[in-house]
Amino acid sequence: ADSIDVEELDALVIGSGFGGVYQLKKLREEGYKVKLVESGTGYGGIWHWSRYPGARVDSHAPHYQFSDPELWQNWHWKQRFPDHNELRAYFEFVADKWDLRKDTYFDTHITAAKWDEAEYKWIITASNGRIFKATYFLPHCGLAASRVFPNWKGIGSYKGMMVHSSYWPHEQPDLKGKKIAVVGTGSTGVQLSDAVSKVAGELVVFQRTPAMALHMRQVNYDDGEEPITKAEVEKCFKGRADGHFGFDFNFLGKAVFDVDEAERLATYEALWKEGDFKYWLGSYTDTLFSMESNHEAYKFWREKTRARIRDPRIQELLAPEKQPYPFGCKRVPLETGYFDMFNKPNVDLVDVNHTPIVEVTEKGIRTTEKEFEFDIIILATGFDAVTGSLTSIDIRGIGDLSLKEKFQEHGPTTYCGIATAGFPNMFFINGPQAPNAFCNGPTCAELQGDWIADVMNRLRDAGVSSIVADEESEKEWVEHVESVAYSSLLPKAKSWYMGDGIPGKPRRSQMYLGGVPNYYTKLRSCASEGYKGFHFQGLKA
Ligand code: NA7
Repeated sequence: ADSIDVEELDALVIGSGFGGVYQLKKLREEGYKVKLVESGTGYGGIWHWSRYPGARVDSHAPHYQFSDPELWQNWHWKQRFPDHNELRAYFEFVADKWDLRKDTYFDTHITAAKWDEAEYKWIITASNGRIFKATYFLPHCGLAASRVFPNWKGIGSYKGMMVHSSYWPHEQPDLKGKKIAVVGTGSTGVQLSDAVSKVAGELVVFQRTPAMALHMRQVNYDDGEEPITKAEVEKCFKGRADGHFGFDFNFLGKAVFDVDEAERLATYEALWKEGDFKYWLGSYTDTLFSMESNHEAYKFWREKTRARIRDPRIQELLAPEKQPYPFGCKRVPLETGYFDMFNKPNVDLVDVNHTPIVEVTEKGIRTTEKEFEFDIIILATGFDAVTGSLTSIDIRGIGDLSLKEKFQEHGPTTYCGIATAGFPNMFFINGPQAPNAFCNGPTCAELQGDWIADVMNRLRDAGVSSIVADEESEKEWVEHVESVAYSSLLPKAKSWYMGDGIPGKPRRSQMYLGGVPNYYTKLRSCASEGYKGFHFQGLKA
């Protein structure tokens, strides 16, 4: 209808996490007319939503921040692993420093985007009625914007409070003395249970797969611990793009059986003491590639973990004698008191493989063994990770091609994890088949955000209307991504890394595992060879 206002832009960016925020700033600097839309009511992406008790990032500051000196020189982290409150405060600070608010629409959920082939523009619609017409459509929606809910029988009949970790109320509910269930033991379930166990009257954790969690080794800088130094921050920014995972550390460059047992155990011990992801991503190079080597890492982890748990039944459920899946091939959570909390009399663990959940009742959860009564049921059941946030938007490319159907049929197929054939002038940060979950968020937000700005500049300079990935090049990238994934042990575990747990989702590696340096080399050489693998359309007059 004529009465509807259409806002004309050079680019529309979705998502106010690291990717979207960086993209807005970068493109504005380059002189583009750009807006950011976000379905939440504040900045932070995942940190806007994940407000559950214990929610914090598992990447350590100073890595988990933008590299702009104007920001880091003026920001003081209180914790080595900042919690959600501190992270949201950081995003507010960034929004002020970068003056983002004037170009952001909150509470604006994009439902559809359609490529107009005649005009070389995207027509993008939001549920609140806003319509945008933009040359570039940049859905930087993040890995975890599409939540997974169990389909238990009777789920609607429960009379207590039931909440997904990612829809946590802004006003913290009172958990003190309550009977609480936590379902799921991924990174969220581990953080949440640990925090909840400190206040709940009773806590029952429902586990399907044990988490091979590592000790975080939190540091509170405000408690007199030495603060992060300028030198440490500079070292991190200098090194993080060269780190396989976007951190300034790497695998050890040695294989597990290159060294004798004494050396191996001493190394494991040292990595263990360092905390964070060191024992996972800074260990022997073949840990994620050889089952025999992987088992050594598992054994060490198992013994350390069992030593913290008193009840033999719970010990066996949390850290089984027989290795259940390759260590590190499901996201490794970081914890502080997770394993110890099961020693408390008011904390219990239910193995849903042994006693499955039969139904949800008015009062709680009934398993094949018994009915549990709860005041609160917390679903830490995860996300349709990586692709769910994209496929939940009705995105239509050339010839009305649906992104959802394309991904449904072939799995996430992209070129260089940044574009997909059939969808011109659309790029994503931390999208499918990029390093995404295997890259420290801000590192890849900056690498990919700069690359996207460069390609836009190139088209602007050349007077070209659009750019689209070739199907052939896409096929090669997909094959490469798969061959790297299948050279590792990742496909041997069931996890969202492989697209598991979502009915009907094709099983494919959701991410590129070849490391950030290789990925960046690929992006750079694509650009320097005139955007090889893409073709241009529509020369402007
Ligand atoms: P995850 O890692 O997907 O974890 C979800 C957990 O919920 C996991 O333990 C699942 O078991 C479990 N789950 C899912 N559905 C059910 C049902 N129906 N019954 C019992 N248990 C269930 O999500 P998180 O939120 O923890 O973490 C997401 C990412 O955010 C994280 O990896 C970081 O990158 C940040 P499963 O393992 O599938 O057997």
